[in-house]
Amino acid sequence: MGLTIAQKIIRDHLVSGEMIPGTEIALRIDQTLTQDATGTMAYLEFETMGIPRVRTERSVAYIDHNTLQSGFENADDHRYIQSVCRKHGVYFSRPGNGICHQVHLERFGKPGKTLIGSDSHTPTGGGIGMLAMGAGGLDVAVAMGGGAYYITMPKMYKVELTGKLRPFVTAKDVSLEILRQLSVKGGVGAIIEWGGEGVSTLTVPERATITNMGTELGATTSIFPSDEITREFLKAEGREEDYIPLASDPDAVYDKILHIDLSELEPLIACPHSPDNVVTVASLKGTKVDQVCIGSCTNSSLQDMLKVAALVKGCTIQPSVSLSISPGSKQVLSMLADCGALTDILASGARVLECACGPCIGMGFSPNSGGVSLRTFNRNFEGRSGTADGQVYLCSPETAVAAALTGEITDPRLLGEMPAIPFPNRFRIDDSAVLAPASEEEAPSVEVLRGPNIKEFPQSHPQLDTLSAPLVLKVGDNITTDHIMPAGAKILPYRSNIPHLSQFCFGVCDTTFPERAKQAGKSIVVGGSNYGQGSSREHAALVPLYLGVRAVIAKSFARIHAANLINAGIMPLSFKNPEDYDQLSQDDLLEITGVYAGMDSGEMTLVNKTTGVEVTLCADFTERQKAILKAGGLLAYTKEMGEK
Ligand code: MIC
Ligand code: SF4
Repeated sequence: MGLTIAQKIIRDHLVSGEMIPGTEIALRIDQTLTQDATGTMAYLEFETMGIPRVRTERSVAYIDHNTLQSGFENADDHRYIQSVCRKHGVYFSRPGNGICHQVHLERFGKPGKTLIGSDSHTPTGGGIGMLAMGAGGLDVAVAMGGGAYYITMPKMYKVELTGKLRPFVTAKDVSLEILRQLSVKGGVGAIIEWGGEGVSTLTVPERATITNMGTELGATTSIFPSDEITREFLKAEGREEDYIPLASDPDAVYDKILHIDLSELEPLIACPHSPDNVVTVASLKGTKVDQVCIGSCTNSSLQDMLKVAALVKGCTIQPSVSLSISPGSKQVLSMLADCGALTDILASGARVLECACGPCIGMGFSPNSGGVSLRTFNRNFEGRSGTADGQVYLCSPETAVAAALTGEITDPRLLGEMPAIPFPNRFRIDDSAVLAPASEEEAPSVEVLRGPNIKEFPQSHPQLDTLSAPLVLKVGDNITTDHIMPAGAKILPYRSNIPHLSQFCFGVCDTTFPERAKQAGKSIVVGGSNYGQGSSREHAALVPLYLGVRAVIAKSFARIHAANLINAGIMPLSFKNPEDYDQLSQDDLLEITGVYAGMDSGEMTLVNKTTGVEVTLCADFTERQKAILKAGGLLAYTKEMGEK
């Protein structure tokens, strides 16, 4: 039987397990990346392993999220990351050099390699045929130490592309179309391969937009073939030697095949507050717009920015609109400057922000109260922009420009002719903002600089055979990690200070949660389907752990968050009958006896002590996961293994 692209890469990196969907496999990881909002924790975890130097082919730390240094906290954490990387063999991309996924694609990603990153949009690397996955910080730390990465072998989906995008219809519209078709949980447990004749009409940055937003489908990752277009891109980045061709076999088997005719697509837009809430741009014609933000790891390539510059050239944005533009990397920004496009952008009245995540993670540029903000980003979860009642829509750079120029949601095709944007045959290469680590001889004398914001790691607890605890919080479907552990300029500086962060846990759902959880001592949280979707932040598990949460019971879980809960020693359990969700109410006292036997049989009985009702739960854990939970989390488990 033929293999898909992903299966070929998995086969070449398989450390244990078999390629049977639904079973556990372990993969050798060639490259890792971290960003600063998850990186501090990941390197603290790496340090506890006592391994002197990373064992990957390439590990890179990016500073791109917490770049507003409005106090000592972020600056201290950045110094910590810089020094710990220097000591342990990790390349360090300085603040201002760009967004991790954009820079990694430009400078380090390689077709056929495995990459895990402590950021959920790591699948951006799939745009050049990498098997690139988002993971919790602890999993990245283990991979840096040479350990395998464990996942459930995914199913294989394929999207067959035919035709060619028409002017003003973009890769972002392809992403929105697939979200419209599949929803934010449609990719759970699957790898999405993009194929068909339409692939050859898409550039690498366009492919990367699509694999980036595959994260919003809940997919394990997304991947494109590596072909002549990939070779051209790598050649223009001065690294043609990194190219290898990669394609699926003609008789490869897929669990699902979808079709998109690129020529039939039209400009699309995702409405508040979910990336799958997709309608046509034309259907929202005339909606007044207050703010427009162009950038993020989804749409900040040189190609995107050149289109924006060409469309705003000679025009001025509406007085009622505030426009921000964040180029994805120093390479993009300097090339915009070289060709004069930056001047066109500035002349339009746009505010040019630094090459970083910025507004995407609520680091400034929050909309006005109730403001309508059109963003070329990938997530529009409630409150994520920093303005609780902000109305965030997701769209392409073309649709964003049309709104900035007209002051309302406007089909970009009304802007007239799309100027031709030539793809450069040579990018401006300047890696001076990537600092190499110290040599092995020098490394022992490098001092790791720790600031006072770095606080103790939360204490984990071995799972006992009986769990008796109150249900402190019951939430609905599609709860994101932004609900569980919000980000934004005020909270992000405390990513290495779990006690401080804990005050904001579940703040979007119920501000009384932290206090009530602390009072309960031990507690259980109940959720609906796709619990924990969105980011890879392990803080969404570590903070509940700190507050005493011992189990989360949900209709279903998002992949990375379920792994993070297990790594933190918290049991993710699911309802055997999803309707039983209605049998549990906030403040009920819940009890599970025979936890260990339940882990072995795959089922546990929960007794609602308040109502007397019994509910069956699925406890679908691998042997390794059971051992981690019994030990009280991955760090405790690794320590136990080391002592044996
Ligand atoms: C995000 O887009 O939500 C983030 C911020 O990049 C997160 C990582 C984080 O929370 O630090 C992600 O996507 O994993
Ligand atoms: Fe940064 Fe936004 Fe991309 Fe997350 S989604 S990595 S916050 S740009």
